[in-house]
Amino acid sequence: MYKFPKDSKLNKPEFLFGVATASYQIEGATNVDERCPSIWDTFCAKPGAVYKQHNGDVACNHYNLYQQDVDLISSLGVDAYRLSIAWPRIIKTDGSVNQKGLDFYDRLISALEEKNITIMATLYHWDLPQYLEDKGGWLNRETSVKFAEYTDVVSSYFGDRISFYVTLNEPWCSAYHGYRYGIHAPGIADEKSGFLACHNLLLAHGMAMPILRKNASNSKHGIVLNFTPNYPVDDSSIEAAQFADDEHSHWFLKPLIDGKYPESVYNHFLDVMPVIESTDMQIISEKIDFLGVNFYSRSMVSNARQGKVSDTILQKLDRAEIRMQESNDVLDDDTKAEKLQKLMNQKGIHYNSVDLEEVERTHIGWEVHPEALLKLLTDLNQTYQLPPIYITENGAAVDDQLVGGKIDDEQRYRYYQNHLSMVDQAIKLGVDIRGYFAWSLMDNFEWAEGYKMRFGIVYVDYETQTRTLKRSAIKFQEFLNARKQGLL
Ligand code: IFM
Repeated sequence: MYKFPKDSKLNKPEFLFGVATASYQIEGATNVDERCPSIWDTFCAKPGAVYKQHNGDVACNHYNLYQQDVDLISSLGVDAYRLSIAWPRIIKTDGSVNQKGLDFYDRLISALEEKNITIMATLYHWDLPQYLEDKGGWLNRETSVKFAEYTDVVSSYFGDRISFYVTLNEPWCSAYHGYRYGIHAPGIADEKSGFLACHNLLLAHGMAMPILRKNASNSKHGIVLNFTPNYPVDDSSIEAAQFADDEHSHWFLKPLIDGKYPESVYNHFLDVMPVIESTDMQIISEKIDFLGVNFYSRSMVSNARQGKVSDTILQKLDRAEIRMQESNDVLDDDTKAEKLQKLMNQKGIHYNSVDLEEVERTHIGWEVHPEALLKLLTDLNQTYQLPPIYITENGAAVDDQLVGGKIDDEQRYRYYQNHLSMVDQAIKLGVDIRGYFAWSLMDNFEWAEGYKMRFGIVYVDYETQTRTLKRSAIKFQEFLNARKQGLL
């Protein structure tokens, strides 16, 4: 089982342990009960957008198997479950409320309540209704207003039955992957659009906060951000790494906490900055009760004058900017790198992402570097006046093999043990961390990677929809049972 020092807060029942999922990644049933299409249904249908053109039509069929999945969650012994609510199930194309959508979440929430499982619900985990995208999606300020209205519907219906409301999951991904790099839905690759989407997403969050407070006054309300801290490859790249952090982390956190965008990035991208209305920053910086931190890996950067362009960046450009410039031409990596360098020079980009060799990586190619989680948490704690933190996602993609009915996901087990130990250390260094959610409860639709990447602690056989606990899940079970019995 997972083990921590005797005096660790993680051993105490007050520290919340949970598992996390998201609607489009597990629910399936995209065509039932008057659910509207989402931008992900549209994106998945685009040739070449998603691995093998997989989609969320069936996924883990959780919409129908939710009772069995709640039993599974309960059998793990966790305290909490982080789910997301699908906007396209709740608000119909004509703006009216879809009672059938609310009923589904009512059934799910009731099943969780019966098992005494604390609920953290995300209102937006990337599945924007397509009818809103047709009017500009997150490039249209009106979408933020629509989000506030949808928040009102959900939170007035469920109120305090949901203990933690999360407005947005990873606005970085929605804005940058969706509208700047074009590798996620809706597939727009444009710098200006990326920053505009970002601003409207943060506005949507800010507009939703007072509504949540009014409708669920005993619940906690916050937002979830993803962090991939940037490390310099050498001394000449320290400034580059700082700029990359400003662009990717502080660009989201600083407005939320301090009511300002980082100046370095604002000035650098001046010609593509969105119009910021006079009260916007005040709306965005509405006080939050908690910050959700998603962490998977770190990123290495060099100053833009040197270094080999990383495979990750090449993949991004493959699908986005270069692909668009070169239409259907197939380019080899060196040509792509050369073109990318040219593109970066044109834009005056400060840094390159670099892949280190001979480091441990997960199946998706992300470096395993638990110490970066500790550094991130202590750095954030020093830089900002933060509310309590929940680690809302952390986990590893592994090329799991079902052998003799068992999955020995040694790498994932080790990943959890080492990252949880960093959480323990961060708490000891004064960071107020109140809980931890493993990503993910079960294997699911990994966005542009389709079903190729498995992040679950529970294995899903997509043919039969059978769930099997992996070794990493059994270790959670053992640890949480021992904790419940006061044996730690
Ligand atoms: O699967 C995703 C999740 O939806 C958002 N955070 C990162 C996970 C792994 O890529």
